[in-house]
Amino acid sequence: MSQDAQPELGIGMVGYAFMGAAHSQAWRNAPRFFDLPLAPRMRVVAGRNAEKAAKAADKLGWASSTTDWRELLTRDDVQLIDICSPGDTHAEIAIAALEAGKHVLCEKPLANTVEEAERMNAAAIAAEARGVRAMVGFTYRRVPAIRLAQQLVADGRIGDIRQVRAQYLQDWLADENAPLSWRLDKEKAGSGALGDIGAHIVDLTHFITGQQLSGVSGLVETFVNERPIADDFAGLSGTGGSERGPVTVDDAAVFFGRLESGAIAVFEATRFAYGRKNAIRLEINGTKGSLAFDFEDMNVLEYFDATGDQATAGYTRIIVTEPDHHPFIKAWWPAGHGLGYEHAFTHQAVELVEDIAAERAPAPSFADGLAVQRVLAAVEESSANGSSWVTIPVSAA
Ligand code: SOE
Repeated sequence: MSQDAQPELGIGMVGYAFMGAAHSQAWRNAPRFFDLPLAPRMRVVAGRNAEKAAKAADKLGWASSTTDWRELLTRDDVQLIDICSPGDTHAEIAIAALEAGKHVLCEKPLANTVEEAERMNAAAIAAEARGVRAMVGFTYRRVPAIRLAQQLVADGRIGDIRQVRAQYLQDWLADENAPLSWRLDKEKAGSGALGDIGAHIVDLTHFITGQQLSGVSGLVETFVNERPIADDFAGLSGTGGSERGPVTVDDAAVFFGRLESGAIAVFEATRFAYGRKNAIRLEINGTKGSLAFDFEDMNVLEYFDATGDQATAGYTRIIVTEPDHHPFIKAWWPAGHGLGYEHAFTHQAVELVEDIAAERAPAPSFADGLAVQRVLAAVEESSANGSSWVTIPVSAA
């Protein structure tokens, strides 16, 4: 079908920094590489600064810009709101958008607090009943090697899960003069490494194992309490000025917990692991084998089969670049060529468009986002109480 004959899905995006750029690339590429049931149209981007928003629209491929996100909700040519702004804005925008009948894609973590996430989930449930969809952007679920891991677990290939080891390691804050950005401000970000990257490994654990965490004990730490104030408050890199401001979030978080089945899991999230850039390392041990993954080698999944001849057994390094591994792969390059960070954002856009067209509830849902939020809050509560055990209500996602 030519794109012109296709029904359209008008998109309005809020925020245009790192995540906004990644989502824009996804909306641009999705219809060029995948056969979509609806044609995404990049209608409008919203940002607080008129000049910067206009520049971003031009650079990223949006037809127009505005300084008022509410304008997006009143436009008839916008059916989906893509929220890429800091966490303190998520609840207000997402709830208003769902109530206005707009589908929502909201960046992770879903919210800054459990209370906000609960309200967002309630709005999503009400919207779902009216055919309006909501999805939270736990993008790494769309990495083909992660999909394969989830499939192998679901197929029973590693048996019953006994242990999970999950780390998210970055180093962009290890230098104590790295500038202050909104991500280091509790009011804006909710938490630090815990919510920004710890949220991903909690969600990946929930996704791959099919089980939620039912309790945790944790410790959060801030190593550098003041940093130079950045000229551009949005960046992950760059230099700050001579004035310093307070860091009000954690720099690192460590915690362990139990999954619903009783399996045990250990987590570490830090932006201080010099030399590790975006290392999402997962290792899952079951009664019949193990799986291992590292995002720094994201086209590879390691699988150990404990059911065969143990004299010759070893981890199999599966290069996840073949069409049989996941239909996503077929849409890109000829087999064997591999994918990168940005592709998962495109897969996310593709699946959301397909879900909207099929009138299906998307995943990860706001309920999945709420489940992660409860874990983050439990880790903070535990840390504040001398790393005491905190039980987490497990919800039907
Ligand atoms: C910064 O730590 C960050 O951009 C996260 O916010 C993203 O979710 C992750 O994909 C990469 O790192």
